[in-house]
Amino acid sequence: MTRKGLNLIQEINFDGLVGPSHNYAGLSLGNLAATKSAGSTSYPRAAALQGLEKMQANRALGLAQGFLLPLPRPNGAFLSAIGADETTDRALIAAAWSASSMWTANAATVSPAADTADGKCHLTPANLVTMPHRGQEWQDTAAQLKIAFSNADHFAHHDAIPATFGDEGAANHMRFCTGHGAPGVEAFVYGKTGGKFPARQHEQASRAVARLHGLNEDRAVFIEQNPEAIAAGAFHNDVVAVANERVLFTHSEAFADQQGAYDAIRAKFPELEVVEVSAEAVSLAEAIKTYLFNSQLLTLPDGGMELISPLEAKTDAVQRWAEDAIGGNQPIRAIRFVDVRQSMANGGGPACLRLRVVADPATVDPRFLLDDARAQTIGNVISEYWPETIDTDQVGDEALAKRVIAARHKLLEALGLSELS
Ligand code: SUG
Repeated sequence: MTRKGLNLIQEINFDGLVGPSHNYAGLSLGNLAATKSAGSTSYPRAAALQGLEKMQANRALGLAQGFLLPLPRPNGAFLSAIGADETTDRALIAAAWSASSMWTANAATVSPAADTADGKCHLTPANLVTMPHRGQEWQDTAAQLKIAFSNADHFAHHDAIPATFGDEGAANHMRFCTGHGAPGVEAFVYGKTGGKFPARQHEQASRAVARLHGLNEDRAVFIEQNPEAIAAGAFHNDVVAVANERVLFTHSEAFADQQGAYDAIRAKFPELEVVEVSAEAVSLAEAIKTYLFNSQLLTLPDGGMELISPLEAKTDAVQRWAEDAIGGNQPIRAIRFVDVRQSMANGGGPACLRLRVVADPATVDPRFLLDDARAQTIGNVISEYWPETIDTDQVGDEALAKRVIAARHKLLEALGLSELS
C-alpha cells in the first residue's frame, strides 16, 4: 500500500460527466428543483463544461480527480423492454433519455479497504429503483465501475441489492475517520415510506450493503432520516448533511432523532465533531433551496477543510452563518462557490456530482483519472459535439437521438474507452 515509503491512499472524487442528452423533463417527484425546472430549455454543452470546470478547480487545490462517463442514452434496451411505441407515456420516453447518471453520488456505495473484512475496497451499484429514469442505470454503471476498478487485489464488486429494497448509494452514506486511509465508521441513512414524497433509501438495503461489504458491526451505524426533511424536499440525505473525516456538517433537522444520531455515531467514533447549522440560522426550506449541505467537504493537502458550495448557496442567511462560523472554533476554514447551475436546476449540487473512492490512484484504470491532457480532450469533445440546447419537446426526436449517441461515442473514442459503447 505504500510506494517509496509514502502512503498513497487518498480520497479520489469521481465526477459524472454530464451527458449530451441533459434535459429538464421533471421526472423526480420529491426533488423540488427538478419539478420546478420541468419544461425548461436545458444547455447540455454548458452543463458538461460547468462540471469539467468544477473538477479542474478541485484539481487546482491539489486533489486527485476522476470521472465516470455518461451512460448510453436514449436507452434503446429500456425502450424495447417496455415495448415503447407512439402511444407510450412521454415521461417514460424521457426516462430513457435522462442524463441522470451524472449524479455519481448515486452510482454506488463504496466502502474503503480499511473498513472491510477482506481489506479490499467494496463497491455496490445503487439499484435506484424508486425512479424509473434512474432504475435503468445500475447495470451500465456496474460495467463501468468494473473497468475503472478492475484491479482485483484492491477492489471487490457486488451486484445491486434486489429491487425489493430501494438503494440510492453514497448519497445516503457517510464515512467518519481520522484520515481517509484510516479505518472508518460508516453511517447509513434511510427513510421510512408513507410520507408526502417517496423515501428512496430503505433500511434493509443499507443493512444489506453493510453486510456485503464485510463491515464490522462496531463500525456501522444506521440512522433514520427526518421524515419532515424528506417532505420538505431532501430526497437524499446528502441534501441536508455531509461528512468528511471526523466532521459531520449538518442541518439541525436532518435526522429523525438529531441528538440520537450524533450519540450513535459518537458511540462508535468518539472523535466526531458536529458542525450543526440551526433552523434559526438557515431554515430547512432554505437549506434545500440553496443546497448548502450538498457542498463537497474536502480535506486539502495541507490538512485544512473547505466547502465547495453551489452559487445558489450565496444567500444572506448562508453568508451570515459562514461569516460567523469560518475562522471560529470549528474545522471548516473556507467556503468556495462553484457554478453548476445546469445540474442544480435538476436538483444536483456539487456533492451529487461526485462519487468518493478512497484508494491509491495507481490502482485505478488511468483512463478514468483526470489530468490536463484528458481535461483538454474532454473539453474539446464537449464543445464540438454536445448539443447547445434541448427543449423538452425535442426529447424523443430521432435526429437528436442520433446526435446524442454520436456525441457520446466521440468522447469514448477520444478517451480510449470504446469498449463502453
Ligand atoms: O435523482 N435528478 C436527480 C438528482 C440527484 C441528486 N443526487 C444526490 N442528491 N446525490 C434525482 O432526483 C432529475 C431528472 C429529471 O427530472 O429529468 C433527476 O433525476
